[in-house]
Amino acid sequence: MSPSKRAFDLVVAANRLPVDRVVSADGEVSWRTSPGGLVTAMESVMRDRDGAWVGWAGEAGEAPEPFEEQGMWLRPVALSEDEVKQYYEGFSNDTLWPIYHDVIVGASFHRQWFTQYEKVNRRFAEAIAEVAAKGATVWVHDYQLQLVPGMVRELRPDVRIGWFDHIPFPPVELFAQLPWRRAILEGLLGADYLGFQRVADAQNFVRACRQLLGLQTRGDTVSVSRADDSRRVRASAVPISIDFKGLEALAKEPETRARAKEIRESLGDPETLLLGVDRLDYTKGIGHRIKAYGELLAEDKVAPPREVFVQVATPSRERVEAYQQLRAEIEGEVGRLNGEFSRIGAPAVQYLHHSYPRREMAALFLAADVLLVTPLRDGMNLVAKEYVTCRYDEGGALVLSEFTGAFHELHQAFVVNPHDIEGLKQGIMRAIETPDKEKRRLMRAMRRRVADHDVQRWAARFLENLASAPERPAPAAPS
Ligand code: ADQ
Repeated sequence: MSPSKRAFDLVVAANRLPVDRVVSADGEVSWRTSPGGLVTAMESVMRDRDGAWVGWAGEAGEAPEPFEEQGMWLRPVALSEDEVKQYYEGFSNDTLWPIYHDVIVGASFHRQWFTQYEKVNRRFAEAIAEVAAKGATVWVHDYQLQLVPGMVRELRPDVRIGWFDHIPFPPVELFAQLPWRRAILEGLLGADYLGFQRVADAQNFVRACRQLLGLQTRGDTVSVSRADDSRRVRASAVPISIDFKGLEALAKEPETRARAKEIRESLGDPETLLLGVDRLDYTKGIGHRIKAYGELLAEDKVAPPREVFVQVATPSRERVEAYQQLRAEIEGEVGRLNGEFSRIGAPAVQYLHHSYPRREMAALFLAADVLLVTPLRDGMNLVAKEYVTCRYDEGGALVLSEFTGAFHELHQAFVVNPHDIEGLKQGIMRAIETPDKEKRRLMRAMRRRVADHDVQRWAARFLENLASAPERPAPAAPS
C-alpha cells in the first residue's frame, strides 16, 4: 500500500495541524510539535491507536505531502492566500467569532466568504474520507469546520462522527442573525455526537435546531427526520482541560522555580504581583481590566513598586481590522497609565506583546500572587486552569469572570462581572487582601478539581460519548 493510501481508525480534523514548520539556517525544513493543549490531549488518545490528523500546515500555497510525526499520520490540507483571507480571517474570525462571542464587536457578513468557507470545509471532508478506515471514528474540532460533519457523512456513511466546540455556542437570538444558519446547523447535525464547553452551549444548539429548523428535540437530543436520513443526534457538555501532571511537573522543576524567583526580583520584589495572560482578543476583557486597575491606581489602593501588574498580550489575528484597533486601544491605555502612575524604576503596568515558551509561562504563573482572568465571553479559558495547576505550593489567587467556561468548574475563585468596573475593583482588592491561609484553602480546592478533570479525562469522555451516541439505522441496501 502506498503511504498516501493508508487508512486509520481514528481521524482528528482541526483547522491547524499539530506541528509548526521550522526552517533551519541552512534551509532545511523540519516540523516541531506545537505546544498547545489539544496536541497533548490527542497524543494520549492516539498513542495506542492508529491515528491520523487532518489540518492546514499554516502557510498559504501548496500543501506538503502527508507525513508521519510523533506516531501520528499528518495529512495537510492546502489553503490559497485568498482562502486564508476569506475562509479563515474572514468567515471564521470576522463573522463566526463575533457572533459566537455575544457580538462584543459587530460581525461582518460577506456571501463570498461563506462560499470559500464551504469550499474549504469540503476539502477537509474529502481529506478525512480519504484517510478514514472502514467504520473509523472521526473527531472534528471547532467553529472553522462546522460543515464538515455533514459533508463527511455524505461521503462516508460508515464512519462515526463527533464534533467539539472550543468556543461558546450563541443563544438563538444571536445565532439567528447568520444568513447561513440553516447550512451550519445541518452541517453540524451530520455528526453522531456534539460536545460543548458548557451545558448552556449545548442547550443553545438544541434550541436553535428546534426554533430555526423546526426539528423535534428531547432533553439533549435532536431528531433528524428526512426521507433518506432518520436518526438522533446528542449534544452535551464535556468541558476541556489541560495536562495537569505534565504542567505541574514542569512548574516543580528547579529551573522553573529559579526563573519565577528571578522574575519577582527583576520587578523589584513587589508585595503583590498581578498578572494577566491572554491572546490580544476583544473577548478577553483586557480593556475592562486595565480600566479597573487604572482607577485603583488613581485611588491609591495600589501603587508601584508595592503592587506591580504584568500584562502578557499574545499577538493574534493581526490582519483582522478589529484586532488592529484593539491593539492600538490597549497600548494607548497602558501608555496613559504608565505616564501618570509610573516612577523611575517602578512602572505601574508592564506590558509584553510576545509569545513565550512553556517554561517561561509556568514561571510567570508561579511568580504571580494574583491572576486576572476577566473575559467578556470565553469558551473555557485554559489560562485559569494552567495557573492553578502550576501552584503546587498552594499560593496565589484567581480572579475569574463569570462569563468563562472555567467559572462553572473553579467555584473557589474571586468571581467578577467584568462589565461592573466597581465590582471588578472590589474583586481585585479581595484577591490581594484575603489572608493567605484562606487563599490556600481556595487554591487547594481548585487544584483538586483540575487534577481530577484533566485533558486526558476530557478526551476519554468525549470518545465515550461518541461511541455510545444513538446508533444509526443501517444504511439502506443498494437497490
Ligand atoms: P484561546 O482563546 O486561545 O482558546 P485559552 O483557553 O486561554 O484561550 O488558551 C490560550 C493558550 O495559549 C493557553 O494554553 C496559554 O497558556 C497559551 N498562551 C497564551 N498566551 C501565551 C503567550 N504569550 N506565550 C505562550 N503561550 C501563551 C480557545 C477558546 C478558549 C478555550 C480553548 C480550548 O477561546 O475558550 O479554552 O480554545 O478549548
